[in-house]
Amino acid sequence: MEPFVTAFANSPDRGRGLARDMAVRWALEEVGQPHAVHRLTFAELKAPEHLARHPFGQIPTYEQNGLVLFESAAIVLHIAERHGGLLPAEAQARARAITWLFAAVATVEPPIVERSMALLLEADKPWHAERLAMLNARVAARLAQLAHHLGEKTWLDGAFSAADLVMVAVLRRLSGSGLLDAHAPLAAYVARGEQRPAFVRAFAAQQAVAQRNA
Ligand code: GTB
Repeated sequence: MEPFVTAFANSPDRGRGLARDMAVRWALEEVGQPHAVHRLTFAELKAPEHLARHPFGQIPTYEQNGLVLFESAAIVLHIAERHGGLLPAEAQARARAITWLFAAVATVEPPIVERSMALLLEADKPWHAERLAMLNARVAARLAQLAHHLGEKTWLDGAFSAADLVMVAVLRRLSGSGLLDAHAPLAAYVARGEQRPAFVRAFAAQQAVAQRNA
């Protein structure tokens, strides 16, 4: 049975592919796994049927042959472990790739999400400008560390892996912020991810829906 993934019926990003189903759909495209996408309204996210899939009532989820998963990075890892091409075969390189996948969501993403939430929910607060400056500094510090590791490398550790896929998906949330501009190699790294044919296919699929619903 082909897997199905859940996504927003109407993503607030209006087709920019910033919601977390994008990484899952990109991973499925990378490994050539056909899949279905079930689009859910916000009300459906909180309904019992979806809460049975996702305890926090969010997207994305992944379902195949009775296995139901949530957490986008865990889903990407699951896909990478079951298909060739997204994780190195050699044990130590594989462990390093999984480490970077965790680093993307556990170390790089939190300040980026915090900043997005501040922009979305706190823009009217009297302390917003001060807080935003602090969050920008936190994001910039992480980016500098990441850029230092990346150097002039094409990908984080050898060949493109699930870690790069998740890291690029995380960094894309900074598009339009100007924060990536301080690190040309990091901006080029994101662009390389976005140029991969699998990314282009996944992006076009979610954009087609956004445009239909606009
Ligand atoms: N850690 C979880 C994962 O990685 O899967 C987080 C899942 C999550 O945050 N899901 C969000 C969701 O379902 C959508 S992706 N939210 C609804 C809710 O909680 O009720 C976050 C997101 C949403 C919108 C944009 N955007 O419009 O730019 C970007 C990212």
